[in-house]
Amino acid sequence: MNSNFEYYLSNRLSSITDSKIKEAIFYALKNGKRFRPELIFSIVKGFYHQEMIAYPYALALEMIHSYSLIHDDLPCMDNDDYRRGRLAVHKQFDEAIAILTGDALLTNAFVVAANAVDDEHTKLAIIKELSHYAGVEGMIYGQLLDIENENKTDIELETLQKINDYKTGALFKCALFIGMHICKDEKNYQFYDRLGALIGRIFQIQDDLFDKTKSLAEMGKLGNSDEKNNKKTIVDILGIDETKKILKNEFYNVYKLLNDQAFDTTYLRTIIEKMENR
Ligand code: GRG
Repeated sequence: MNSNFEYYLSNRLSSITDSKIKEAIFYALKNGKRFRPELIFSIVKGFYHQEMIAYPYALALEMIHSYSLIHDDLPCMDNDDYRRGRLAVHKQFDEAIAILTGDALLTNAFVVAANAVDDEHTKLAIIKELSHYAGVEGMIYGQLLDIENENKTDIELETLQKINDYKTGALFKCALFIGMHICKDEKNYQFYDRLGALIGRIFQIQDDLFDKTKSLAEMGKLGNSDEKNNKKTIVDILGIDETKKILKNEFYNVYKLLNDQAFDTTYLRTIIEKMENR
């Protein structure tokens, strides 16, 4: 756990007026692995900046990610009772509170980002990334495709990949582009774009594998969620062994990509290794 960032998070959000929504915001944010913030920090540190310059943007992204999980767990979406090792927000509180808490996290993420002490150009570029990748051409589009493809028994791998690139990949790309803007490394756009796509795929493949193989205690949520929702995943199409081979190959592609970079990728490598060992 990154205690400095956790301290920033709770300090920054403690100024919200006391209410049930504030309570649910703190409840929802607890226990996240913070992979997206850590990706931002790993780029920033690779350029030898202090990671704390990225805290407002990292928090904004984590708030958007957390909102998406709250709404994804709702009965009208994936209908999952557990998240981050505890009852999902709509179970701990109720559905109305869960919807409002998601809305509040999404909206206030932009307040947090907009109040970052940074040059206006960088701040605007990052706010554009956040709104683009969270929006209807990013994660929301992925969620829509996901819903539209429920119950399809003959779904193809390319379609699954497209859903995952939007649903899961969007916020990973966003994390990397935030790092890119903070470090003024826009000339290297292709690298962040490719890395974000690879990490998104890796994450989704792992999630699909875990859904079939891990327990509530290990995952923090119930398994077999995909089967319950009649969702086919890469594991259903290729089987566990073949899926693991693809996962291994995607990790190889990531490490290869990191080899050719001009900045210090040690920190990024550490995060990727953490993903590999989870
Ligand atoms: C409801 C608008 C809306 C979008 C939902 C992200 C998403 C879109 C749905 C989540 C479905 C899901 C479980 C996808 C697998 C990959 C993923 C995003 C896993 C959760 O991320 P972690 O493992 O979670 O980083 P923590 O809790 O550690 O932050």
